[in-house]
Amino acid sequence: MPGAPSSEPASVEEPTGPREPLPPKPDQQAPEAVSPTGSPTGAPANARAQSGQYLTTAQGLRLADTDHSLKAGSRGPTLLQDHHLREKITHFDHERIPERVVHARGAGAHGVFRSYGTASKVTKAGFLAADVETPVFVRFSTVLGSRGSADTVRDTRGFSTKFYTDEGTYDLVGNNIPVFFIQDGIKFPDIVHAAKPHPDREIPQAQSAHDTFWDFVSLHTEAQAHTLWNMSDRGIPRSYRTMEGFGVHTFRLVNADGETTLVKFHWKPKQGVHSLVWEEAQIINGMDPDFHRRDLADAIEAGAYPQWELGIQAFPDTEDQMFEGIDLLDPTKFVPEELAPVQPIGLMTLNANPTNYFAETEQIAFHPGHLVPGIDVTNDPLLQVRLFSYLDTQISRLGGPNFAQLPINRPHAPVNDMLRDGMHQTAVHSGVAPYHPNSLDGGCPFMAGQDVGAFVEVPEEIAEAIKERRNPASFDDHYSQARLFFRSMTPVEQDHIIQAYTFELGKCYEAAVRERQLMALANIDAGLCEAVAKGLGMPVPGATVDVPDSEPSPALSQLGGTWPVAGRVVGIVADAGSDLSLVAAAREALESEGIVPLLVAPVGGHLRADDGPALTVQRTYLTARSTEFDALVLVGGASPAPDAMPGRDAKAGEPGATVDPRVVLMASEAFRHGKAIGAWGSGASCLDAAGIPQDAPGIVAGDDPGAVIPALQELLSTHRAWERFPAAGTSA
Ligand code: HDE
Repeated sequence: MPGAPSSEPASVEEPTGPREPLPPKPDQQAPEAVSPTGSPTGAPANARAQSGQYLTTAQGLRLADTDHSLKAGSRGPTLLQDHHLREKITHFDHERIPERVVHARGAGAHGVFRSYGTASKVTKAGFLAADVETPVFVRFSTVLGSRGSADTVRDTRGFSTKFYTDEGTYDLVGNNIPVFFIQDGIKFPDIVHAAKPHPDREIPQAQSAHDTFWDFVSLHTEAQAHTLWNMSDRGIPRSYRTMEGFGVHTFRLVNADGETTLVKFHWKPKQGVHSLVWEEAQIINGMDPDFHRRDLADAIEAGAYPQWELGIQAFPDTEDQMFEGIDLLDPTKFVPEELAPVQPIGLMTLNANPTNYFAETEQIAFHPGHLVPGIDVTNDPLLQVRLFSYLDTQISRLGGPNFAQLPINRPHAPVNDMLRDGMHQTAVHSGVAPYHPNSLDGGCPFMAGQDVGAFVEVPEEIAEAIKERRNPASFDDHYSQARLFFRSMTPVEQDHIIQAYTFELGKCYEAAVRERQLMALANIDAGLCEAVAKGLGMPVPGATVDVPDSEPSPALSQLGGTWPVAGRVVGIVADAGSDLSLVAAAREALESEGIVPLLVAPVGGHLRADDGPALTVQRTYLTARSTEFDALVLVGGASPAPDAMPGRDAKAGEPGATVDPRVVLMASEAFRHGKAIGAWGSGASCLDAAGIPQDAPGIVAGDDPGAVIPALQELLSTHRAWERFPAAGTSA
C-alpha cells in the first residue's frame, strides 16, 4: 500500500529516539572501592561523587544560588569574598589534565574475559586456568592525534586491556599492527617527534602524510615494515570492533613447574577484520569525527557486544630465541600464522559502556610491567624501555604516584603495599611500620612464597657480555617482512597500498624525502616502487639491498572470508511514495539478523501508510551520508515535497518525480566504496540517476523485494563487492 505523507504536526522525536539506560551490572562497573589499606569508614568508591538532593559546595554546604556572583550592587564590581564563585571557577580552571603524549584519543568499554584453560599447560597465571571469568576494561586509541582529533585517520590503533585478576592487575598494552617502527626504545622520542605535527605551525593534525614523518622513516629503514602496514587497509579500520590486536613483543610464559615458553599474543575479532576505504575515511572525518567511538558505544548499548578471542603463538624458549630464522626479540618482525598457528586461549566480551569518560577512559593507566605470576617479559629492547616509560608518564599525566588509587585503576586483588603519602593520597594508612622487616606491626605484611609471588625472575644465563650500544646482526634485515606483507596482499589490497603511498608522499614538499622513500620501496617490491613513482611523476630507482624472499602468508589478507553480519548498519532510503509495508518487512528481516536498519527519508518525522503503522524517520537526506551505512536499500529517493521544505526548488519536489541529488550522492558513494546496494520500485531509478548499472557486482535490483534482503545479507558477509575495485597498479 503506497504511503501518504503524515498529516501529524512535525515530530519532536530525536532521529534515533532516546535510549533506555542499561540496568547497572555490578561486575561491569569500575572496580569497587578497595582502599589500598582498607577503608576505615567503609565508604563506597564513589563517596566523592554526587549524593543528597541539594546542590552543595565541595565542603557539603547547601547552596541557595549558583547563578549570580556576589556583587556590590547589581551593577557593581564582584566581591572577592564570594567563596562559592571562586571555588566553582578555580575547579573549572583545573578540569583538564595533560593528554597522553601518544594515544591521546581513545574510547573504552568494560567487559569480561573467560579463559578456555588451554594455556594452563604453559602458564600458571590464574586467570588463564580453565573457565575463569575476569573483569576487563579495554581502551582503543589512535596514536598521533590530539584528544579532540578525528577517529578515522590513517594511523596505528592502540588496543589495551586491563585484566582485574584475583592475583593482581595484568595489562596487555598492544596495537592493531603486530610490528613496530623501531627496535630500540631509545628511538621512541625520535619517531614520535617526526610523526607529530610540525613544531612551527603545529600541522598536520593526526596524520603521517607530511615531510618529517617520511624523512624519518626513509632514513631509518627499520620503520619500513610498520609503515607498510599503516599504508595498507589496516591503517583505517572500519571499527574498533573489527580490528585484530597484537601484543607485538615476545613474552615469556612460566608454568607451575617453572617451564618457560615464548609467546606472541593475538586478539581475533569475532566480528571479522574489516577496514574502511580511503575516501570513505576522509569523508567520515568531516561528517562524524567520533565515528569509531560512537560505533563502539552504540553497538554495546544495542546489545551487539563485540567479542575477541585471545590467542597465542607459542615458541620454544631456546637460547638464541629465534624461530624459523625470525629473531623473536626484534619487534619489527612478526611470525606468519602459517609457521606458528594462533591457539585460542579465551574469549573477551565488551558489554558495558563507561559511566564517565574522564573517570574511566581518560584516567585509566596501563603499563606493560603490570604482570601476574606466569607471564614475564623478554629482553626485547623496545619492551625493556616501555617498562620504564609507562610508570613515569602516569606520574605527570595523573599528577603523582598514587594513580593506582583511582577507581578505574584499583586492583580487584587486595592491596597491602608500603608505598606512602604523595600527591592525591586518598588512603588513611594505619600502623607505624611501613618498612620491611619490622617487628612493630607484627611483621606485617608478609612476603609471598616464590611459587606464588610475582616478578620472580626466570633464571636466565646472561652470556659474557661487554657494555655496548649496538643491535644484534639479526636486527639488520629491514625489508624482507615488508616484502612478505606486500606480496601476501590480494591485488585490490595492493592497489590500496599503492594509492596510500602515492597520497602520503604526494603531500611531502621535499623531493629528497620522496626520492629516499622510493629507494626504500624499491627494496621492498619493484612493482610497488614503480607504481608509486609513476603516481608521483618521479624516476624509478633500483634496489640497493639484496632482500631474501619468503613464502607469502595468506592469513595477512583481509579479503576472501565471510563474517557475521550482526551489528552492521543498513540505510533504507524511502519516501512518501514508497510501499511502506515492504519497507517495514525489510526492516524486520534485517533486524532479525541483528543488522541495524536506519530509515532515511526526505525530511524528519514519520512516513505513514493510509492503513499501516507510522515508520519513524531516523535520518534525513540532510543528516545522512553513505559512510554511515555498510549497505543501502533504495526504495524511494524523491526530493522532499515543496511544502515540507519551504524555500527549496519546488519543481524538484514532486514526490517520485525527481531523484534527490543527495540520494544520488549517497548511492554513487556507496557504489564507489564497494558497498552492497539493493533496490526495488522507484529505488531502481536512483541507480540509473547515479549511473550504476543494475548488473554490476554487489547490486541486487529487482521486482521481488523478498529476494533483495537475503541477497544483500550475503553480500554484507563479504564486507564489500571487491570486484568493483581496481587491481594493483591499474588505477595509478
Ligand atoms: Fe606506548 N606509550 N610506547 N607503545 N602505548 C604510551 O603511556 C612508549 C609502544 C601503546 O590506552 C604512553 O599512558 C614507549 C609499543 C598503547 O592508555 C607512553 C615506547 C606499543 C598506548 C608510551 C612505546 C605501544 C601507549 C603514553 C617505545 C604496542 C595507550 C600514555 C619503547 C605494543 C595506552 C601512556 C592507553 C601509550 C611509551 C612503544 C602501545 C608515553 C617509550 C611497541 C596502546 O608511556
